[in-house]
Amino acid sequence: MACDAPLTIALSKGRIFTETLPLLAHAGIRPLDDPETSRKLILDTNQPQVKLVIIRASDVPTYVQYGAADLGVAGKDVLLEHGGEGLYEPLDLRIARCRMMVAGIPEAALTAGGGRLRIATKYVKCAERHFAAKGQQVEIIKLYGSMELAPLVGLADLIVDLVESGNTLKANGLVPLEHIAPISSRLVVNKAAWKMKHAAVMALLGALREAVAQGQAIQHA
Ligand code: PRT
Ligand code: MG
Repeated sequence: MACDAPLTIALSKGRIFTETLPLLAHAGIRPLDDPETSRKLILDTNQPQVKLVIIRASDVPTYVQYGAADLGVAGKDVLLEHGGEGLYEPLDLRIARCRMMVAGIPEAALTAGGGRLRIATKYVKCAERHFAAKGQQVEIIKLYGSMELAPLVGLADLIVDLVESGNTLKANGLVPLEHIAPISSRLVVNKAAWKMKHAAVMALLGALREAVAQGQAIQHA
């Protein structure tokens, strides 16, 4: 991909960075530093016009919404919570896949006897929407991590969290109870950049779309 306009791409460290790298490589973009070992937050790439900014997963939509990054890669979970304002979401990258689920201890009731069920989660909006759609009034307790602990210590009846292999639930004696949404990472694009840097954005989008399609072909071969 030859790039004329400068492009900044927001990524989070960890699984999203690792799984986005081969897709970027297909677009001819290779970072010159490794965010796991470098302390740099702005990484140059082999393409002088393309930079990567390394930020918290939940901050990616905010950077892209305000145009601090032209594009980004964000989990659908993060996008559902953010609301997607100011962003286009043109491509499912099919990476970092998991499921958003309600989970609890095996005998956990999905309806409270008397009072409201208490739900611990970092996905407050998703949990509210899920239980409202079922006509169930619940009390949401916002946490920032380790949701699996909450039912074990009586902080909540249930949790809403991401489940991949199910090993974290199992290790803590919890079971998945309800499926809320399938999750994968999406390419997000700032709406102004989509217009002003159209050729560069389209070239990158096309290359990433091709990389995703080829990945699928390999998986299904
Ligand atoms: O760590 P930080 O607070 O900065 O942010 P983050 O935890 O959101 O970042 P990161 O890198 O851990 O996750 C980035 C994105 O990866 C998420 O927004 C999801 O879209 C996606 N993803 C895919 C996952 C998982 N799979 C996943 N399994 N994110 C988290 N998990 C956690 C889950 O919360 C649970 O604690 O892994 C545990 C369950 O895994 P299993 O395999 O034991 O079921
Ligand atoms: Mg994490």
